[in-house]
Amino acid sequence: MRGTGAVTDYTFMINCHGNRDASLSISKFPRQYSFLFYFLVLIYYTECMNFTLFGYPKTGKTTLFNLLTGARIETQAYDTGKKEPNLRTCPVPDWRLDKLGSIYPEKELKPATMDYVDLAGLSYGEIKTTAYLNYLRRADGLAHVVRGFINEQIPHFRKEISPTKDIQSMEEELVLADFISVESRLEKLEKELKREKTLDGEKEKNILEQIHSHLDKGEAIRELQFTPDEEKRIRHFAFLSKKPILHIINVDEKDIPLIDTPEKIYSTQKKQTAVMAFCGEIELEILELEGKEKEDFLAEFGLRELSMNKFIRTTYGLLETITFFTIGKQEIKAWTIKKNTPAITAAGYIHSDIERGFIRAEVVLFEELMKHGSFQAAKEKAAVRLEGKDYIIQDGDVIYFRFSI
Ligand SMILES: Nc1nc2c(ncn2[C@@H]2O[C@H](COP(=O)(O)OP(=O)(O)O)[C@@H](O)[C@H]2O)c(=O)[nH]1
Ligand SMILES: [Mg+2]
Repeated sequence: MRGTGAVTDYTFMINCHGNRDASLSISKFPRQYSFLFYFLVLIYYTECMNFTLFGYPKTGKTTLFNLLTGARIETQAYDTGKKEPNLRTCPVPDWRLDKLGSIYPEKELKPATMDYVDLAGLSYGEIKTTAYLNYLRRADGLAHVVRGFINEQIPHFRKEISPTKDIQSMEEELVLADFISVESRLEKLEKELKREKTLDGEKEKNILEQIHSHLDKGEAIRELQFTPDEEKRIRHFAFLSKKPILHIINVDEKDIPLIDTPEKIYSTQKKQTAVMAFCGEIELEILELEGKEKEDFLAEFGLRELSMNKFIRTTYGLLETITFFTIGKQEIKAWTIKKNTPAITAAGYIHSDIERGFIRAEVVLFEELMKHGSFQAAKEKAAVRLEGKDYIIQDGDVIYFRFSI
């Protein structure tokens, strides 16, 4: 989409957790109410699961965003000064949903969705001061787009093109941003505790001191293990180095064979950290093609598939999400939730009434359901379990929530 001004720059669909099917377009908003639009965006945006693309300038973030979402936002070889992020809500492909559709052909299929956010470039060393820190904090997962392609016309802050150095320096920047937050909170907290000692204050100090000494060694918070109580106490900091991260290297055309073996460019065993490679320019060209022509081009470049499928699989894995399904009167829906979510919370994603009036969840695994041919048939064969509100939803569960209000 072509930017025509600061406010009318983007349009996107809001569709969180399936039930908020509102679609909103800023172009329909009178300019004087644009603040209201951004406020609505913020409310919905913060409730949706989102993966945020960020990185140094001119690394191919917007190119990747176009690849992932099918948007056609103009990419530029020079800095346009555009600061607004691009946002799109996209369906997450799931073959199980299609299979369920095959036994209920009359019902509409509603895939789960994921929000993708494409941020403007972060200048080297500026993460701690940038206004984008808040966008990064809101992300559920981060995709760090790394420059791997060579083109002297497109500037890069380092003289050489070095994915390894860029990954290391970006990791350091995330750690530094968290270090600054922890230090400033600890300073205040110590003053507060001098005035009045509280158990909560002491507990917070304890955990922040552990994090502080870990960050001081240059290590990301992802590497630490927390108890559920500690998790609760630090959640509001939204630490950047605690977020799952995918380093995705935009390789040069000559390095396309490395897409299958990105560990040859950068390898890591760190927790909740993954590495992938893609070739933005070529893949974008292939995306425009159809059928045989597309297959021929993929084969010519030695690509098995476009990287976006792998990207979706990888980010899903990193976010530790699972998918469950509901079969309604008119539609079959896939829902994305965090692993270890109890049935009552999952019910709330569908509708607050279902959470409020929760009685039982009728649950059958996708494979079982397919074996029996329908939810009803599975019930008759006693393959459907009745579960209470504390039941932990499993990947592939097909659920009917019984409720009464
Ligand atoms: N040679 C080459 N150029 C690319 C590749 N990916 C992106 N570019 C170019 O790099 C410039 C910046 O791309 P863009 O996606 O806007 O980067 P962003 O600033 O990180 O969002 C544009 O001119 C793109 O056409 C690639 O894989 N190879
Ligand atoms: Mg961009």
